[in-house]
Amino acid sequence: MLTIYGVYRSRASRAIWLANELGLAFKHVPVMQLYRLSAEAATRTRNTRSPEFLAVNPNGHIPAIDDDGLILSESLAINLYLAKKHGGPLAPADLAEDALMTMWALWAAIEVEPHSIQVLNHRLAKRPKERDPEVAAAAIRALRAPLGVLDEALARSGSIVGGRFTVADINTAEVLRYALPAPELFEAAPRVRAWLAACHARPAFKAMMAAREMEPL
Ligand SMILES: N[C@@H](CCC(=O)N[C@@H](CS)C(=O)NCC(=O)O)C(=O)O
Repeated sequence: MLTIYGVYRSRASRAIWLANELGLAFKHVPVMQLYRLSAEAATRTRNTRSPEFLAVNPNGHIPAIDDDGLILSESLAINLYLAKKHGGPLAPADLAEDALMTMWALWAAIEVEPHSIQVLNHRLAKRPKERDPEVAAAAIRALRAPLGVLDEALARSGSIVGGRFTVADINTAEVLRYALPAPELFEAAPRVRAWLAACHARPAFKAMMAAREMEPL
């Protein structure tokens, strides 16, 4: 049995979207980020510093999974594992596709996410008085080049890997979702904008987002 730890309003969304795409049944344990809880609420809510959760992921971050005893953290690695385990079109068809999907996951984590998270935080997620427009502007500047790279890759082949929708799209789209509060970035990368819209039109993504919306803030 697959267990996914982490509230929908977290990077657990990535694993839940993938599980929905694969039609996987899973147990959901809604571990909450500690920083979202008051000291009092933290005493009664399973969170990223609860001893039971630290036993699963000593890094104290969500998501984590337990798949019949295999415990994994790191959302993008979780998705690569689940796609490969269950096979089908989301998974790499051969070693070359596997290498490309790994490359794009590392690209998303290293080249994009440190900046896209700043766009999210400083344009949307933080309280207005805590937002720093300079931090957002620097992150937007840093994202122009990687978005250009992805735009070119989509121009060449129409998809990220293999000419079809794969786990590479889920991983990349979820990291880029954080940059949506900067629409100017996507105006300059129209293929990325169209590709992301197509990813977000998928029923499995919509089901994840609908459940996320139901989750209390
Ligand atoms: N690189 C990790 C990052 C995980 C991460 O930072 N998760 C956040 C939630 S989206 C978290 O657990 N924050 C709570 C905390 O650090 O206590 C991944 O992709 O899984």
